[in-house]
Amino acid sequence: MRETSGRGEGRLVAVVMWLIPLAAVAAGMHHWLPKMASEHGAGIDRMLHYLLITVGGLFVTGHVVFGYFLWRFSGARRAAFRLPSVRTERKWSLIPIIALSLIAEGGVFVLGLPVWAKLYAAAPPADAVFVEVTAEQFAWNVRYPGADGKFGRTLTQLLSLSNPLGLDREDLAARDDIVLLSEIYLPVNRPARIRLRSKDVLHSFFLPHQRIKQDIVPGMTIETRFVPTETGTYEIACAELCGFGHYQMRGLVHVVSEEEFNQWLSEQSPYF
Ligand SMILES: [Cu+2]
Repeated sequence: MRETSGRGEGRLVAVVMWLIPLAAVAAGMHHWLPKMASEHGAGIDRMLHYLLITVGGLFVTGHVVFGYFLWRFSGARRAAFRLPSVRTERKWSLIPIIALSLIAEGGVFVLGLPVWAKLYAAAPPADAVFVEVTAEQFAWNVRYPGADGKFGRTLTQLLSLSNPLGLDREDLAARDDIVLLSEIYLPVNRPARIRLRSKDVLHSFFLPHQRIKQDIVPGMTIETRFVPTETGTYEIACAELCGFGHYQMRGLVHVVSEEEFNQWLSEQSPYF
């Protein structure tokens, strides 16, 4: 192979190709996740780390090999290669596809499905605290069922600024419902059932510390569950760009002891 003047540039690009995975590995070493504060959270973190390591490994390998070819063959006037048979070409196109699918998708299924089942498939525990969260542009309306344990009827025609959920006073079950704005109280180590609804557009109920992220779809009632394991005050964020005031859609989750929770609950007055 004859050397030409393009060699220096080619090798420079090769070095850049090697620096990219180096920077990616340095960034990957940093622990980006917020403190984990729920029972199933370890499973979510395990899956995220698995994906980071496997897909990151492929990313690094790809760049190292690419850089090697650039380094080795840059400046060559013509790259000589042998045309493989169609069969070989097919084989080497299929192998990476199958391997990647097995590593990435298979891993997500094996590690992720049991966690998913815990959150969505299992029957709700009897001692769970039931809370309803109705999202709207740009707030979270929080409702507790009150002493009767039943959420009262809501009607769209009753919606107003002073009745943001359209609670129906005629329904006995609605009279003791407790309504709060953008604040949730939960007892620590007890399962929480969160029933999610939306009044307008798509929102997403995101509790980064509890590793909960559930889209909310208008017209649907979706339930998500988790067990908070650490007391403290955490942020609720909306993880769906839902309009101009999306950034205002912050709320708070107070995870407190069982006694504090009961005390707090007894101090709340019913909506009507
Ligand atoms: Cu939103």
